[in-house]
Amino acid sequence: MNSLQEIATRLRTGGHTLITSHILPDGDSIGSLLGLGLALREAGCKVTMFSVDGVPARYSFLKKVELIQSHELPGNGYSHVVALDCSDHLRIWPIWDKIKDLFIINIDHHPTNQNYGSLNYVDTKAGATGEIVYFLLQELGISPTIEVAEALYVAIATDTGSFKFESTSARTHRVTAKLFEAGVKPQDISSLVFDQRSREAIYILRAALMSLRFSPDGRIAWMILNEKDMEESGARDEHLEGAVNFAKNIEGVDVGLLFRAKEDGTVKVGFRSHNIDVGQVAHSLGGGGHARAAGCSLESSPQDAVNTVMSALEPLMRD
Ligand SMILES: [Mn+2]
Repeated sequence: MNSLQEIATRLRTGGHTLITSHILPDGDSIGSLLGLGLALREAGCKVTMFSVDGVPARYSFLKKVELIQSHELPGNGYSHVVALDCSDHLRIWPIWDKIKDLFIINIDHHPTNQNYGSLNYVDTKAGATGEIVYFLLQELGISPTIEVAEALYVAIATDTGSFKFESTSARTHRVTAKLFEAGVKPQDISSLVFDQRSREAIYILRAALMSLRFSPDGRIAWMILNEKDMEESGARDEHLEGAVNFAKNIEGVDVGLLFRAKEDGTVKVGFRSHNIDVGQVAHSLGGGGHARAAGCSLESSPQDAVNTVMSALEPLMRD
């Protein structure tokens, strides 16, 4: 693995920096992307911030978030590409062909990271990629402005489940304290990011809860959504964020699953758990993620997908 110092040295060589993150962006992708992008911009660097799937409405309150471009990768002639929070190239597949021959700086915290970059910095102890970005800025001698601090706070607060997941460390809190010193007011951010839900999100959650099923021992709970549910709710993928936790957080449940059957015949599976290493299971089914939060995509009917996942979980549930 490379060091943040090596990455800072490369970024200091200047040129045009492209910063990007994964498809279906979450709070960590948008927060890390915006935090690093704005900081480098304010330091006088030429920066393009790009999120292929845009910015979910939930994060649109972030200042200067409109600087993040989306859909078609603008221009070329990039000196280097910073890929944030992407464990492998499939997480940025829509632009991979255009960037794969460029100098890629891979900064991430997923244990399944494939080290696909020219420089790789993967800190699996970080609660969020945003936590790593804070230390990169320190290495670059940049102190975060309020805009940067708010973006990094969103990255860290969302990816640690409001500082509740086991990835939350003393260091996570020390970084957060620095963001508070830079002016972050959590009460301004929390209700917008965590509490407020759109109608579409509530409607699709209702549909998901209607489909709730349990394994005979009650330790696995799952929900199934199909295209019709999505259409009737007016929901898009971003409205599903967090829905799987409703299955996980039921008394007696260890593993919560959300199966989302898509029109193209694939089923996207979201895994959340309290104790079981679902990252390992998702990985064995061609997906990836963390031990307590993971995902995969299966080409099958929804019911076959449920059976496949149950069989894959079975040996782990026995111990
Ligand atoms: Mn992350």
